Amino acid sequence: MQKRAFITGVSGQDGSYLAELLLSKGYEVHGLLRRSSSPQHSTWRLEGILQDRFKLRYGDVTDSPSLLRHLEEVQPDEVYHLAAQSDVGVSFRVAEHTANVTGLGTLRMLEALRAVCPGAKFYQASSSEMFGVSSPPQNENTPFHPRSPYACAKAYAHHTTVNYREAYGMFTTSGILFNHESPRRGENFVTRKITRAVAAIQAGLQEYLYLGNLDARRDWGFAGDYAEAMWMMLQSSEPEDFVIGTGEAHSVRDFCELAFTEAGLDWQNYVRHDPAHDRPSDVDYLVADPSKAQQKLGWKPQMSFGELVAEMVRSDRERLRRFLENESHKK
Ligand code: NAP
Ligand code: F7E
Repeated sequence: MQKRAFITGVSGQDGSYLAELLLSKGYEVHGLLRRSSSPQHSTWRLEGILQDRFKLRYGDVTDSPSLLRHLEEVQPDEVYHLAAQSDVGVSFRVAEHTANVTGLGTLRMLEALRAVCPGAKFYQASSSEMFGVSSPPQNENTPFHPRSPYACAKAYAHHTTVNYREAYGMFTTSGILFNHESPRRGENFVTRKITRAVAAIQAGLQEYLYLGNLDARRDWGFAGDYAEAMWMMLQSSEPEDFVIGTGEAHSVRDFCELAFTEAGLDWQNYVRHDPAHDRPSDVDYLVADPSKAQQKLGWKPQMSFGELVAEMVRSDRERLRRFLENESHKK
């Protein structure tokens, strides 16, 4: 029988890859979309999806009645809860909003599930940011030490997900995902900020790239590979939490070096420090120990760090080329 999935955060980077993956597996996919003053802007990542089996539904994770109504109507087999205020730097500026969306949003989803479709399998998008300054490599047993309002909200959501499994016997799982990127990554995250700047600098449209902490090390993988891990987690017979990452760390400086080299440029000529991008408290070193996922799910990342950086640079150069071509036609 055809399976039905419900995805919150479907318009985000991960939501778009996951929707494509589930459609390719024959699912009927329902995505929660929040209202925007420019809908075409918020659905750009979904433009390639032309499928009868894909339906968008207006709602918001701060609005319980909309969640209850959609879940009751859809009666999904699987629920992927990806919606969040996901920008760590911004969370210091909108801490209460972040707690409401990223923390309480999960509680609202779980309560709605418990009320109208308690048998559905639930995926919570937990984050390596919850580990904060805990020693690397981090695995499922590493203690949390959140360093931002975002990480605090994710830790709350994570514990709530575990509690609904223990208290009500629901199939609720958390994927503790390390950073994952792609050409669809939001423009404010450091990887996309760098690859867009490489394209603009190479085209002579930008002089410098201003960044904050270049020493931070992250475990960067490809978002498409991580969508596969989310799906695998919900195919398990028992609900469990998994760390998902590549097991390899690189600094922001390494990312700059590789991305500029990809375009034949020396990063040191273009990257400048701007303290405005430093965070009140940052996370220095995150690298996954993904052995549980490898052993129990058989999950492995497919794209290497070098391929990821090259693909993001290539994509941003191509996007800029198309943009400039369109602009010249308008003249
Ligand atoms: P993203 O690109 O920022 O997408 C976030 C999604 O949440 C967007 O669809 C956004 O809608 C939606 N959203 C925000 N506020 C909402 C609200 N109040 N009601 C309903 N929807 C709302 O994030 P991502 O990179 O795809 O990440 C997906 C999830 O994984 C997030 O929960 C993130 O915190 C978590 N995570 C991400 C990473 C990573 O490295 N990417 C790692 C670990 C965990 P709009 O499009 O309208 O803004
Ligand atoms: O920062 C440093 C910054 O914003 C990475 C989210 O998807 O992954 C992401 O969170 C590092 C930090 O990602 C700039 O200080 C330097 O140390 O790309 P980011 P993040 O904070 O790791 C986790 C797993 C999530 O769950 C989150 O949702 O780069 N950095 N200069 C900068 N970062 C930004 N954004 N901009 C800079 O100019």
